[in-house]
Amino acid sequence: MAAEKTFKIASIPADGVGKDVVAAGRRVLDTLAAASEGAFAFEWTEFPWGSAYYAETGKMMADDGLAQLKDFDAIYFGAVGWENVPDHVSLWGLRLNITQNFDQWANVRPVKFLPGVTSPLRKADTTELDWVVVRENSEGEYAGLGGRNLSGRGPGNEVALQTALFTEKGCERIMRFAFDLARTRPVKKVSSVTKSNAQQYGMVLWDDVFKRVAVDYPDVETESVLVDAMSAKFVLRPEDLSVVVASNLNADILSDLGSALAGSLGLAASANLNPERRFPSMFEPVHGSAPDIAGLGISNPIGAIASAALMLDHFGLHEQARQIEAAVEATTGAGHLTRDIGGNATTDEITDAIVDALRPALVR
Ligand code: GGG
Repeated sequence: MAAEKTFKIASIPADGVGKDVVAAGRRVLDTLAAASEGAFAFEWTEFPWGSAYYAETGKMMADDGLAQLKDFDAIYFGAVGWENVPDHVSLWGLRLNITQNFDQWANVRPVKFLPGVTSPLRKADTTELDWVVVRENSEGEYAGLGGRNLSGRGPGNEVALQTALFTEKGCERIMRFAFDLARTRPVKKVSSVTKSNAQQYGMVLWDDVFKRVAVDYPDVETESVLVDAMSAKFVLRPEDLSVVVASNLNADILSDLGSALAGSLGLAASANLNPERRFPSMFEPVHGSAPDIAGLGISNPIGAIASAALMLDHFGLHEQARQIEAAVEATTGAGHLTRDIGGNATTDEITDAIVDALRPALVR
């Protein structure tokens, strides 16, 4: 019997632990679909792209890869990066190729503290901490503009330019996204992050747009903080944070800091959204391919599974998304932990535990 709604998902596990964690997330999603009694289903198409594909073809993805992806409802991504390909080639050849060309301009990266997971922050034991980093995902420092030049200078004198691009439209759309998100949260506050004292053009434009947009959200508290001060604030005053909006590079760094503070990069989820839905959005754990533990079966699947929950939110399946989050909390709370968060469970054991924790919620 066909499901009422079948979501077509492109799965791109890509490199290293990406393969294990995408498989784990797919199991969790398929468990939910099986229990939905025909309300929804997932139709998976797996793409073999990544660094092994590069070794065979000299490309990170097929030439017509974007055309192959464009009609899917979503992309479920693992991780990119392996020693056979320079990191900038693998990143631009696959992940950034997708995020840029599908205008996935909002990268949402929640920082979640889970029961049973020890945070390096002492105050996490006694304080409710929960914030989300909203990363401008289409321009800024990752606009890919610049070049290298040796002309007239000779070896040893090369110059390189890496230009950050800030457009008023790009700043405004990510800020409105952050303000709209803040309105859905218990603490209605947006912290804008720049380095506008040193970077006096693009980031001053960012600050100006932030002030202008804030006027439309009088119910949302605001602050503008320099990125160095915000790094300290993540550690010293994280209870003051709700939504943190920052440029591509700054938010990339801050979200890694946030997930490390929550206990591990292996826990962090992310959604690369094209909010207009002209293109598929992409859901992936924040972590990379982790070559040191790839193939050992011990990677933490929680970042990928929590990213699957973000995908369900994108589809409007909010109840099921919350069920995944509750199952993850039950799992870590019961002491089922992978090595990165102080346990010795395997990827499969954690996934089993999450699927088991889901089952009672699925009985109708
Ligand atoms: N799953 C995320 C991933 O593979 N990240 C690799 C990486 O280096 N990303 C840089 C970025 O987020 O722009």
